[in-house]
Amino acid sequence: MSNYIDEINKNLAKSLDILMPDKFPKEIYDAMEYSLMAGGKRVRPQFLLLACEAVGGNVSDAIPFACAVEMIHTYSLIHDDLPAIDNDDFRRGKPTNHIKFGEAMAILAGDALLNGAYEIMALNNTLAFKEIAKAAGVSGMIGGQTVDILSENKEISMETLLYIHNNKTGALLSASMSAGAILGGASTQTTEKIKEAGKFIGLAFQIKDDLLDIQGNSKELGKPTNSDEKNKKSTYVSINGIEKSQTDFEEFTKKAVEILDSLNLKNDGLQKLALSLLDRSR
Ligand code: GRG
Repeated sequence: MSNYIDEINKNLAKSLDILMPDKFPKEIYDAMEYSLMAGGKRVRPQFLLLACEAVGGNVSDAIPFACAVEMIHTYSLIHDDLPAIDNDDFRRGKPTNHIKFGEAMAILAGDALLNGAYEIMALNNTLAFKEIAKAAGVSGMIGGQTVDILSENKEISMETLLYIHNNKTGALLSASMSAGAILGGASTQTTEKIKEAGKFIGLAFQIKDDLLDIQGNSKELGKPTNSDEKNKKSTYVSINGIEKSQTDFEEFTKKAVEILDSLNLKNDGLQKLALSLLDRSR
């Protein structure tokens, strides 16, 4: 992981206070803060800042966007855990938002984080804003989640699975990288290449998530294992088996690194972060 985690955490806490200076209504502030500051890996904001840095941009200009993508990601986790979707009780090592604050407050906290992210992005770069909004919307994360839900209890094709993974997980991750590149002043060509690498990293990230759901340790993961089986979901692993999933996961990461290596970047921070995810245990 990069050195940006502390910077991201510090600014996430600050952005919540900027959005709600009087912390009123307190109940919703508490619910938002609870999940946002619960200690996720901060993968998406790290990729965003590293992409900005790698193209020679000023990282401090990209901090608001790094906070915005983590707020969107956190909202998606809160809603994903709701009884109507995955019905999970643990996340980031703590009771899920609806267990702690009730369903109504969890829905509102997710909505508030999403809207807060848009408020932050609207004050900044329009092109990067569009990139993130599209990835979080129906042509990205929500579209992937929709097909995921429609596919429960069904055998699905590899094509459908790739649609789910690329949109539900890959879209926000790769858009974090392309938005970072845009904020850093990269050319359209470089931004597109970084986005392409991001898609491979997103797919690899989701395959590892599927593997950890079977092989991981729930304490270390901070969430229950075997949730895909519980929710009767087809995954990369259930379709391709553990061995092929492991090989493909490594292969997709390698492809992403090759694409990034082919660019004239200022440093290899993006590659290092992508490679560090190869042996993540959470
Ligand atoms: C709008 C009702 C409604 C629901 C939206 C969009 C959505 C719910 C859910 C999809 C988002 C989702 C849960 C994608 C899974 C991607 C994934 C691998 C999440 C785990 O990410 P990590 O490992 O988690 O980065 P941490 O906790 O480290 O941030």
